[in-house]
Amino acid sequence: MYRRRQSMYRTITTLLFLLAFALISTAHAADSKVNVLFLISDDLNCDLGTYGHAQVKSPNIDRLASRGVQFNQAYCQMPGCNPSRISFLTGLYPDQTLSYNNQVYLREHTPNVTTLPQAFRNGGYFPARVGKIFHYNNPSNIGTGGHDDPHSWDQTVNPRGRDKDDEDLIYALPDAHPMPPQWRVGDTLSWLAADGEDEEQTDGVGATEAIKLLERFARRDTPFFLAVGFYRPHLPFVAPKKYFDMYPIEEIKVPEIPEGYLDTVPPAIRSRFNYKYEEANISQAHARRAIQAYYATTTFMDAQVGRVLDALDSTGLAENTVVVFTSDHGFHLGEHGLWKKGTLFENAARVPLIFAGPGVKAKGSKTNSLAELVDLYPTLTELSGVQPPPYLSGVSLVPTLLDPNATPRNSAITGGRGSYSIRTARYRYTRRGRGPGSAANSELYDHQSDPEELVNLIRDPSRSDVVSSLSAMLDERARDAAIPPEGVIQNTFEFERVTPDQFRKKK
Ligand SMILES: [Ca+2]
Repeated sequence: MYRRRQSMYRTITTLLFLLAFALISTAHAADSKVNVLFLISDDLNCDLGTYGHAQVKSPNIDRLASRGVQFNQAYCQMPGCNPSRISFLTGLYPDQTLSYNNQVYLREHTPNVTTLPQAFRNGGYFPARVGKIFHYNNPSNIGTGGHDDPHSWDQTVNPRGRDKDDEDLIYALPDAHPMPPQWRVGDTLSWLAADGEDEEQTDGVGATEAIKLLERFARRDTPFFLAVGFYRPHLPFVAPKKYFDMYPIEEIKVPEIPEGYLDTVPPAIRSRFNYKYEEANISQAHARRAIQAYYATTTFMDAQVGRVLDALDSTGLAENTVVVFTSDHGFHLGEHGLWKKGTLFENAARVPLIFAGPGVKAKGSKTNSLAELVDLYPTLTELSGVQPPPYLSGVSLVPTLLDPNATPRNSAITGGRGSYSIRTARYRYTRRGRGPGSAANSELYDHQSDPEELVNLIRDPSRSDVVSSLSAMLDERARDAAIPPEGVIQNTFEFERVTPDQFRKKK
C-alpha cells in the first residue's frame, strides 16, 4: 500500500514537473518573440552624418547605423506624407491603395486592408503608437489623432508640446497669397529658435511617452510593436535655440543652379518650380536661415531618437528588439531651386533607412542595395515570424540584412497615377503622364556623373538604348504596382470634402 502510494506520488510529482516545464517553455516561446521599435521622422532627407553629410550632426541615428544596416538607396513610394505612409503601412503601392493626397483616410479606399501594426496585433503583439505614424496635418493636427487608423493599435499617445503654444512667434516667409496663419507655418518655409528645453517640444514629449511605454513593456511578457513618429524636421522648423547655435549662418551653403537650367527640364514640371512665389524668389539670406533651421531641427529630432534608444538599452530590451529608423519621404533645401517635397527628384524620393537588432547580422554595413518603403512590411514580418497577409507588394530585405551585397530588387519606383520615376543603381528615369515617353515628358539622369540630377540626358542620342530599356522597365513596374491586391476591397470613388465655409456657400 505504502509502495503504491509512493509510486503514485512519484507519478504526480513527475506530471507536475512536466506541466511546470511546459509552462516555462511556453513563457520562453513568448519571450523569444522579437519586439519591434519603429521610429519614423517626418520630411527627413538623407542630410545626416551617417549618410556622409559634412555639416549635419546626427550622433544618435549614426549610432543606430553603426550597430545595424544602413540602406544608402532607399526610396519612398510617393513624395507626400499621407500616400507614402498609407503605402508602407499597408505594404501596397499607391495605385493599389488609391490614396494619392493628404485628405483621404486609409479605409476610405481600402476598408478591409490589414495594416502592418494590425498584422502584429493578429500575431499576439501589443501594438502601440506615439505621435505621427498614419498621416497628421503637421503642425495643425498635433495633439489630436490625425488621420489615425483605430484598428491598428491597442494604445495611442498624441503628444503636444510648447511649439503649438509658440506658433505666434514662428517666422514665416512673407506670403504672396495670404493663408490662415495656422496653415501657413506648416506650408511655407518658417522657423523658430525656441526657448525652453527639449522635453517641452512635441517630439520631446513624444520621446518621454515612448520611454515610459518601453519601461512598462520591459515588465511584461507580451511582445510589442511600438511605433514612434516624430513631427520634425517637418515645417515649421522649430527647435530649442542651442540647436540653431550648432550651425553658424556663415557656414551654410545654398545650392547653386546653373544658368538656363529650367529650360532643360520638361515643360510639364516647370510650373512646379514656381508654384510658390515666395520660395521661388527667396533671398540668399532667407535661404541660409531656412537651411540652418532644417539642420537644427534635424539635430533636435536626432536627440529625441537618442533618448528612446537609450531607454531601449537601459531596459534591457535592445537585445530582443528590432529597430527601424526611416522617414516618409525626402525634402528639398534649394536643390534645383526647389524647396520641400512632392517632386520625383532624388532629394524628395530618397529616404534614410536603417535596421538594427536581432536578425540583422551585417552590423555596421552601409549597403547600396536598392530598397523601397513598401518593403518594410514583409521585412518586419519575416524578422519577427509574424504571418503577413498574402497580397503584399514589397519584397523582404532580410537577405541584405544578412549580407549587404545581396540585392532583393534591381530597381526602385516612386510615383503613381501615370507619373513615375524609376531608380536603378546608376540611373534615374522619370516620365510624367500616361502614354509613351518622349523628350517632352521624360528625364534621364546619370548618377555616376551627375549625382545632383542637373543634366537631363533625355535628348542625348548616345543614351537612347538606356532610355528604351529604362522605359520598358518602368512600364512593367508601373503595371505590376497597379495590380489589385487579392482580397482587398478597393473603393475607386472619391469622397467629396466640403469645408464649413463651402458648406455655408452651398446652402
Ligand atoms: Ca512627411
